Amino acid sequence: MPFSYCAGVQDACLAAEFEVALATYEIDKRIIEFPVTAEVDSDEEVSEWLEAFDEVVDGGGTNRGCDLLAALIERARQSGVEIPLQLNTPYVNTIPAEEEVPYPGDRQLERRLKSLTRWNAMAMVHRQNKKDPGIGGHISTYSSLATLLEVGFNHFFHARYGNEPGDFVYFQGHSSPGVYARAFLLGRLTEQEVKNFRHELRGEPSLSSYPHPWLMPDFWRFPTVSMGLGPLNAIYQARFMRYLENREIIKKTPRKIWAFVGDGETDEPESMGSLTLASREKLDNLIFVINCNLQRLDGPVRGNGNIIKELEAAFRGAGWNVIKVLWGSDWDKLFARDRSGLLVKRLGEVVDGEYQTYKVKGGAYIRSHFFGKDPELLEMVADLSDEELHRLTRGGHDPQKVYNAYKRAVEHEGSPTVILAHTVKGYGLGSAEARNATHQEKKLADQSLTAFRSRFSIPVPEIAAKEGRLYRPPDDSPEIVYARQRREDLGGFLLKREVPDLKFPAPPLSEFAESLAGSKGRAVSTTMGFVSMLRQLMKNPQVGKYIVPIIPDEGRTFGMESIIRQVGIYASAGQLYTPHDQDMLLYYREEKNGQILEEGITEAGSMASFTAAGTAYANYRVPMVPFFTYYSMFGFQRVGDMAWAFADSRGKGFMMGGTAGRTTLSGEGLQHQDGHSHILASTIPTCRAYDPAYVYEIAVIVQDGMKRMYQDMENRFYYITIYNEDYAMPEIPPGAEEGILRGIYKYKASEHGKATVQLFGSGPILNEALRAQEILAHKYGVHADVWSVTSYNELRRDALAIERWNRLHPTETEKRPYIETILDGVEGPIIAATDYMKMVPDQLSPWLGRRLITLGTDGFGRSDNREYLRRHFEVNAESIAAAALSRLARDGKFDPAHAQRALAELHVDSEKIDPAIA
Ligand SMILES: Cc1ncc(C[n+]2csc(CCOP(=O)(O)OP(=O)(O)O)c2C)c(N)n1
Ligand SMILES: [Mg+2]
Repeated sequence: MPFSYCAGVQDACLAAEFEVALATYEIDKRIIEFPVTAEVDSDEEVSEWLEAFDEVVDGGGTNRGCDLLAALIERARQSGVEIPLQLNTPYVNTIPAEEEVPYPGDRQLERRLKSLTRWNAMAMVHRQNKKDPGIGGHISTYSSLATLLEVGFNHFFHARYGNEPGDFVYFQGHSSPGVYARAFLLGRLTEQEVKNFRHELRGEPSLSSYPHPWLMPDFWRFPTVSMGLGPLNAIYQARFMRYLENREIIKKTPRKIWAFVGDGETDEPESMGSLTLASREKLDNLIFVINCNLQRLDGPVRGNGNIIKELEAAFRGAGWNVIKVLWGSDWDKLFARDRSGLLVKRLGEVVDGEYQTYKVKGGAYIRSHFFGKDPELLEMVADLSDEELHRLTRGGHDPQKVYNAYKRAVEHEGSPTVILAHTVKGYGLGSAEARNATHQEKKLADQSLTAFRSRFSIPVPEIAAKEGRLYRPPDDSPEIVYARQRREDLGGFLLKREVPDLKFPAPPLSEFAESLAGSKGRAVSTTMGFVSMLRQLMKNPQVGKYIVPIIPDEGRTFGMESIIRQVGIYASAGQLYTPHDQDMLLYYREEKNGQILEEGITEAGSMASFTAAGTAYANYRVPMVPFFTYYSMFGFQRVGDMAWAFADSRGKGFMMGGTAGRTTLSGEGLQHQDGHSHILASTIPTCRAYDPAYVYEIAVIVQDGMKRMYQDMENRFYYITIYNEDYAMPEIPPGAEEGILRGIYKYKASEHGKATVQLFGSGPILNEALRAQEILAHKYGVHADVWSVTSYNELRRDALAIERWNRLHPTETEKRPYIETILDGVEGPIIAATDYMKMVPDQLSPWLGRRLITLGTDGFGRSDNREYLRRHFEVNAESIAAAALSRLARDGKFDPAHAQRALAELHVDSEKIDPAIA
């Protein structure tokens, strides 16, 4: 009997020389392991049991065997017998050869295509580095991935489903040369583009280093090169697809989300952190393919262990369908000879570092070090030459094995699938193959190039091969005709990102009337104001359904209970329990078509949802408008890289930084009080960051944002800080809109005389500036204007752009930045106070010069109330007034001694420690 899954295990259990054998059976999708001691084989009772079991399997089949075992295990558990859980299966392919279907494609033509793609990928990187040393690029990642992608491109990756968008593929970032090379072969990319790989600034069509939709918006959809972001985003993409289907915003299709992930990449917590969401949500539209070449950048992923086993256990434990593709078809005849299970056992005991060494050292080494462990193993391969041993294929390089794994994955229902594909890093690169340094290989030696050319039969003359000349066969060559036909059958080119005309009618500002009217004296927070705005927006008949509120378990912090009741929390299973608060007005309502994404405590996951929603306009052709509302401290500094990738993805939407401000969030202390997210937001080119003081300001920004992003199709997204301090919200002053959007407007002019000092305030600190205006006027006879600065970031961007223009056009009349024009005729020093770091207003220093004095919240937060916090950070009204007097004194406009006395009167302690270092 040839080795088969159960038989091999049983035989292994009986082998006398094993001290401990692992008997493994799959039962109800769970794997259990129980250690069996050597003595058992001589134990008559055990023999009888085994015999009886064999009879059950012989008579009733494996299912019956499973039933019996399951019943036994249940009984054992009831009797207190401990059965350790074991999540690994033997180190062989999950799909036995006898269950495989034949390959449906033309193997020869596909091999040819793959070879040409390999060549062009390698040539592209090689020649670019010859021309421009150090320009970089990677050849070994794609070398290991080629078959895994090729089978997908030829047989699985749909570009559309009828009129609906097709499959989404997250590529390993470093495999981009292979993706480009294939697109070049098929005529999707031109030779000129390929020749400008990594030369993006030559005024010619070019290719970006990695997948970047920002740089190649017609080609790439998903930026993946920052390790870990691809897998995480893919999970939430699959979930968001279900959300859109369940809400009947898109049609249900067989669309799959494919994520190609490096085995080293799985070290990233982001890669593995959300696996259980995928199984909990039964995301059978999600397929991970992990390219297990056993290496990362410096060396082996798990030299002393086994990454595939580790991943198998982790994914299976998380409830995924696991398909291992470890060995190519040429191993099948060896497994057929492996009657005792010895080969399988040997494969399972070798550590990854050793597997890598086998590939580097070659056939003779493999014979002596792997098969040489046992004469029976040596005998098994006696008829194979060393070369044949070396060439024994790893599963991920065998189209037959890969096809069968993909087919199973696509047909699998009820849970996500991970394919663990065993590959060789730098496959086909001759001396670079499997070496530790292969990741950094950019150029091949001439010798390796010509060897590559011969091995893959590339019809390029040797001399041209050494230069890395690209090669594309004529359009009517059989391989190109074949490849194009395959793509046509699958709906066309996959690497195509198109943005439809969305016809999104942004609600006019009049629809925000309630927010613009103020709170009629009632003390409310900007957060409350925002929440009621959101509630209104969701009622809008045209765009309401597109709004996607996203919260990481902070809905109550932001007073969003009413929204939960209004539109429900999305729950793919509906609500399977009676919520304890059902008889209350604002009960915890979960629904299959709920609108809110309540993500639980995961800012990274929420950001991934925000990304899926914020790019849905292009990917699903529906203008979803996400509002991701979170604790501002746990935003950019926690998931900043995801925000960067969001911008790269041309993402749209609103990030709402709640409980904002280092002194406005009272009580919570150092870890919670955000005083720098606006600085971090300013680093992202498409992020428009605003720090509004009043609800009407938010309304103006949100209305304009929706129009710009979804109606005018501008590429931008918003960061808006919202606060939890309650105060009366005024009505919008006439004509304030432009200033609100551009970043500044005069909120309250001096009432008692011409101002000799200007006070800038933002967020709730604007109220401190207003109080300072009163103090200055009434106590010290100093007149001040008060300005609301909604965005220093925007003012700076405007000024930088104007300055650049002036620099580049010295003969033209100089233009003036908005901040300068707005201050025409305005006198005196400027005291800018913010709940953020001084760096935020200081962004305007080049244009305001010595006029500008900033008060901000540099330093670690403290637990106390607002009054004490603002005094500590010197941003309260008294500190603002004192700063104004002090500055006027230095300017010779106020008596210095009086200013010093004023400090004391205002309880501003001149000698206390600087909060920036406290
Ligand atoms: C977040 C992040 N950290 C580090 C890197 C640098 N880096 C690029 S490739 C690589 C190794 C990748 O190994 P693996 O995921 O196994 O992919 P392989 O190339 O082996 O297929 C590293 C560390 C990165 N791109 N992103
Ligand atoms: Mg790797």
